[in-house]
Amino acid sequence: MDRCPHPKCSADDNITCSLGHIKLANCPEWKKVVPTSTTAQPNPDELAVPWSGSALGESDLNFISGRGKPITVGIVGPESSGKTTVLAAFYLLLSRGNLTCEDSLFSNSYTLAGWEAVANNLRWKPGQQAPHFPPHTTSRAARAPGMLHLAFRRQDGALRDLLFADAPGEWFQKWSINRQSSEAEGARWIAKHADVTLLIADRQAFAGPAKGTARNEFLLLAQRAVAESQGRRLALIWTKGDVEVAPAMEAQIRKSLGSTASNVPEFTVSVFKRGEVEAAEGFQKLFNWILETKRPGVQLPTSEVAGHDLLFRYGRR
Ligand SMILES: Nc1nc2c(ncn2[C@@H]2O[C@H](COP(=O)(O)OP(=O)(O)OP(=O)(O)O)[C@@H](O)[C@H]2O)c(=O)[nH]1
Ligand SMILES: [Mg+2]
Repeated sequence: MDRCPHPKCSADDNITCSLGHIKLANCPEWKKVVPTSTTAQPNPDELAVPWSGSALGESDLNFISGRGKPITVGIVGPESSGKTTVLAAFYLLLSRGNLTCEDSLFSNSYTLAGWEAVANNLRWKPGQQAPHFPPHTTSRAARAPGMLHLAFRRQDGALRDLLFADAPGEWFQKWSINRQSSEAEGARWIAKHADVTLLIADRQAFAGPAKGTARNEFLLLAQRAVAESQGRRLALIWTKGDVEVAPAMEAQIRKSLGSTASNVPEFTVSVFKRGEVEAAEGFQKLFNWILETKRPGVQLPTSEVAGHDLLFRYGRR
């Protein structure tokens, strides 16, 4: 078996190349020991990196979870409630260096093209039409839920990966009525994996002509989301904060969170300035709260249960 002559590479037939070539035959170092005529393929590395920069699907998550399980943020809300706009605003603020403080600095993202696709509409472009809201997230998208990735480096040097699940509102509406609905699979995935749930309360819907229906639908969704979050972090996010809502309606929405309501933090976001409050402020506060999320550590068994087999202590997942 041949070995690579590169001093820092231990590639052989089974181990991958330290220069990143998926096919060893395309590595210039490897070609020095293995005759080109027998190994070289006509095609160059077609897949130099194993991701495209677009939103990730479930099967792509291995790249990120390899170095530690990321914090998954599920944005749960009805159709047109402003979910994608929240993500777009995060990205625009991030690209201006305005999203986080110095405790958490942006490190990298596997899905820059995905973020661009979401945020592009909200950007001012010279000579072109004014910014407009992102298009409706379609439930027929190939990679659904589409995951957008960001990684931040903390002051102690540790990296923190975040995954944001941008899902269509239709899924959550189906899921709130019937948890097992075949059309709610993506919503079930988010509910199962989300370390943080952002429950979206659309102020425009609660102020509009169909406010009664919007309230009833929110009630169902809130009950489902609270039950599924099972002690994981959950926040109530008032989107379209520039829209006035009757205080009685606000109180009813809070009440729909049941007995957990007093422990659920609330944030108000809007892409428009609200009086003295800059538009960026709400998004920054929300993002910094998300960044505070810590994964609960593994509880090691105490000596009283030391006699049991590991299977009975930890189970099998
Ligand atoms: N007034 C106001 N309207 C907003 C704001 N953010 C979003 N909207 C409106 O809400 C609409 C829907 O926003 P989206 O972010 O696409 O909503 P979504 O929840 O992702 O919708 P689906 O993808 O269909 O589930 C936008 O087209 C805007 O008209 C805001 O801050 N203020
Ligand atoms: Mg959307």
